[in-house]
Amino acid sequence: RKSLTVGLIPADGIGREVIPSAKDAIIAVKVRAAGTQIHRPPCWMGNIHADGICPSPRYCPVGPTVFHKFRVFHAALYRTLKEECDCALFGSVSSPSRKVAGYSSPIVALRKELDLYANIRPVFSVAGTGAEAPRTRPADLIVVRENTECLVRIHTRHCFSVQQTRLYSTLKRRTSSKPKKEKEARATRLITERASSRIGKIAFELAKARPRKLLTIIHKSNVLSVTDGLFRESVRAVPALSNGKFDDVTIEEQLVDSAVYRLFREPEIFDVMVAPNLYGDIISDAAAALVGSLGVIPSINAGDDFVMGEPVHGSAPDIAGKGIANPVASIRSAALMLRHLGYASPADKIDKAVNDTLAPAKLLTPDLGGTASTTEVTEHIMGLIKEQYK
Ligand code: NAD
Ligand code: K
Ligand code: MN
Repeated sequence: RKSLTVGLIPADGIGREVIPSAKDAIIAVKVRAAGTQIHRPPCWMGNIHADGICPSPRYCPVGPTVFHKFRVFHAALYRTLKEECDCALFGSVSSPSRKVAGYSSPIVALRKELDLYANIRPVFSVAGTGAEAPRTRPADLIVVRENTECLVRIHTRHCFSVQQTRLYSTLKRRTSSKPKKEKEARATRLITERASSRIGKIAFELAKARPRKLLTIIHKSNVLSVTDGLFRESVRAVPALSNGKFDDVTIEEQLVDSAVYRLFREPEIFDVMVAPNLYGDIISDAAAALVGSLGVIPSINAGDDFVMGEPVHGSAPDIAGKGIANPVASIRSAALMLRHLGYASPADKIDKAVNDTLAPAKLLTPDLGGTASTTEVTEHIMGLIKEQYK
């Protein structure tokens, strides 16, 4: 393809406020297809809709509030992304406050449907930004989170969630009282060798490319010996199956609970961390505290055929609509996605502009202790990207 087609799925909450900033960043770096020639700016699909594509610019309606109206939405969205886009940017989607029958989270469904099995989440401090929590040491690590299994609802196709089937079991009748009903909820945890070894391979590749070449496997196989044991063994088996390619990578292990403890005490001991889905989610949100805010942590959801950039944070209902959401996580997600697609130089320019905005300029949104708005930070970053083309 001559141009890069990026599907835009801001979804709701602050997703709508920060995904436009990520879009601006990609436009600003003039992605060059095939390395040399500048083609027309990426073509945008900011308006994916239940029926395909809307002609007018509007946000993609995903989420519980529109679910009833757009029941077929997911299927149409996958088709559009698979057939017409090279990659996508996802914002954030709010979970329904009450149970909505038949609803499943679009982000979870997209990860599964497009087989985006690796959730890659770099967390690093930028010195002198104020974007570090007090008394923590600098962090520079990548959380690699398995993205397709772990806690699953077995019987629903496009779904990954804790199964909250309420099973009412009638207790034995006691002497005179009525039968008592007791609530019970169950979740099934699925770990497969296939998913664990492919996420393991991605983690080894990432570790190999970094100066310290250290991979820490996160698990809890002292208790969950069957499931986490399989995860651990499958990741450990990767080097033996890779013809010596990863011989220079050091492998360590850490139980998930003590890993979180050590992450806060001495973040510098970690380089690349690979974890099953739920642990990876929790660890990366926790690691965000080390660099000041969830609002700066980017991610990509990567598969063999598709990649989707996504800020690690959620829809942040407490600040949505106020114009103060930090756009950095989304802008960095755009850069990470471009890097994954082989556009290293545009990605470098975006990252430099972001870091220079955080550090020397100290233009910070309130989550980092500043007073700047989403628009002010975005415009400053865009200005610094454009300067690099002069
Ligand atoms: P959250 O990430 O939305 O917010 C946690 C805290 O961090 C809030 O105080 C919020 O204001 C702050 N924050 C997050 N991003 C920020 C940003 N860019 N700038 C400034 N501050 C930011 O987590 P939550 O409150 O647990 O979840 C809110 C909703 O988002 C829930 O409905 C949840 O299900 C959903 N969620 C969605 C995704 C996703 O779309 N992938 C991920 C996580 C949570
Ligand atoms: K998100
Ligand atoms: Mn999370």
